[in-house]
Amino acid sequence: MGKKTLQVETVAQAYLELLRDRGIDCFFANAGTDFASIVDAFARAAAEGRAAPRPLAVPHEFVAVSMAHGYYLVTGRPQAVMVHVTVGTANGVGAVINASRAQVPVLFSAGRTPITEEAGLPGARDTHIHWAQEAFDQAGMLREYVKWDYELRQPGQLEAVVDRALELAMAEPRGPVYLTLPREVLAQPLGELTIASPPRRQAVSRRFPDPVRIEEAADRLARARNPLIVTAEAGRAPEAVAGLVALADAGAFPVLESSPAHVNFPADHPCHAGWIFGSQDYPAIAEADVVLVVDCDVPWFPARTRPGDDAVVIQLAADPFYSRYPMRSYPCDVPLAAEPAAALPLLAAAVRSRIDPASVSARRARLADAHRARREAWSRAALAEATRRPIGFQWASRCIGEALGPDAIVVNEYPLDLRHLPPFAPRAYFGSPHSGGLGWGLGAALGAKLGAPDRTVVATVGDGAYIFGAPSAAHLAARLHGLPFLTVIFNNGAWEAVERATRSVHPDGWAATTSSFPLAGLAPAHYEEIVRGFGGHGERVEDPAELPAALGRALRAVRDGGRQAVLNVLCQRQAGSPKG
Ligand SMILES: Cc1ncc(C[n+]2csc(CCOP(=O)(O)OP(=O)(O)O)c2C)c(N)n1
Ligand SMILES: [Mg+2]
Repeated sequence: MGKKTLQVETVAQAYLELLRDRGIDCFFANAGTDFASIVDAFARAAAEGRAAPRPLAVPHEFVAVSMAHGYYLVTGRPQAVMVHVTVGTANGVGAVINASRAQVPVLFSAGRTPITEEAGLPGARDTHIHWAQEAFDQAGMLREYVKWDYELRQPGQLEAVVDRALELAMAEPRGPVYLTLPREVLAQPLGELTIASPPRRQAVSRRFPDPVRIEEAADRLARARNPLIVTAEAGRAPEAVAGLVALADAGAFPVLESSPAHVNFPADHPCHAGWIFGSQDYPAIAEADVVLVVDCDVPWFPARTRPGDDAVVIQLAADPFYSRYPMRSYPCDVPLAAEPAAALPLLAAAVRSRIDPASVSARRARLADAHRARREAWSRAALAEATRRPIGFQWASRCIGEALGPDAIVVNEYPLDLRHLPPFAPRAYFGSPHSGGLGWGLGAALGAKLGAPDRTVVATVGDGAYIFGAPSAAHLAARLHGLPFLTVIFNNGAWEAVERATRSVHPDGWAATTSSFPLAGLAPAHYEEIVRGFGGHGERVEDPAELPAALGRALRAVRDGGRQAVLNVLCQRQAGSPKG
């Protein structure tokens, strides 16, 4: 087996070389006094051309973790983030919750307050914060959302600890891990370190389903009168999209997307049955007699609509039980504990060998008609908003769809209405993590741009989500690291989701009857001016007829001018728009 000896002076130098050896491209950092040896190690790497991940300063931790998230989404490769001890960790936890629920691997790390109080070891305590920042259990604040946490205690353990972190982050279902790095350990002198290279800790091993359950699921689906597939994240492995198409084709099964976080199924396929977003209802659920739930944590809202008691529910995912969700009680008559990319082609073949071809073509024809009719109705609804002010969300979405080129990657922190967009290729669209930790969009878009520099990256966000995304930190990071991207703000001057929730719980309550929603309103703001402070192109758009031209200018600024851009679109959801 291969070995490599690293010639290093400190543990921090060895850490960076080891990360690079393990395929980590980027080191997203928000530094503090705990970074002394890391900063020094990066300086040596730059001066001597030694192997190290690319250091990227990111001036807010939430943005840094979201960048690692976005980078993974477009590349499939986990990255490292390091923040400042307890306080930096606290700022990053919201984004770690997002990565956790989205099953996105991130090596999240933080310095640990120096341990020693007396002179002696390099890195010992020497400033006021080194006492007050210490915690009894630094990882305690995020343990629930990481798959593993550990403190690097010994230099000799470095390779074992890094490999353990990465193998667990990448094992299915994937997710973030957390490593704390005490200052004295990072500063410790080291002459050389011999490591296994390539590493002997391969974690990627596709999980195939139980063949008996595949037969059972195929029997059920082949006999169904009203089958339905519901998915949110089947496309997290892009090759699963072809598997889902094969299955839908095999049985003419309609595929419904519930708050998709990935491209799961081509929207122009006759079996695409539409979308449900946020708290939208899908009454046809009640008519289904067999439902296949593919990588979908919340396929319907039982308090509103649900399949009938006799309907058979098949659940397919690497972890179809969502073991880390405290409560989730969807029926599961046939579990398929497997990765959809592995299971779907098998299921498609098993269905094909059972189903009556005549019934498939009849159903496919019906689905195709319904698909066409839906598309036409959506198109009419968007066009009906063409002259409306404030600009409608459907019209804004349609204009964005028309402005995007084939090289676009869209990161949607929930306002974009997919009904009005052309179909996306796998890995060209990403929706909010279902944990809903707002602010994800800006950082994820930056990470996507970093991972796919030749693509045009567009973030679509609400005005609330824009502010949660720490826009000054995001725009500064974009400038610092040369990451031009376009942000389109759907600015309705409100946290409409909060208003809507109030109406839903208290339809005849005080807030609804007096049209007053304390705590849900935002002030009018010139968000387009923020990006200008960072050398970007900013425009405010109020006229629906102006939107296409404004999008064109902003995209040219990004593509041709290499500048980041923000369009502040003053808009309002018109009737018929799905609500977040
Ligand atoms: C970190 C965080 N804080 C608070 C919330 C609760 N929340 C959910 S949606 C929402 C409002 C979002 O506003 P905006 O992005 O403008 O979208 P709108 O509802 O207006 O369409 C809030 C505050 C959250 N999801 N995440
Ligand atoms: Mg809003």
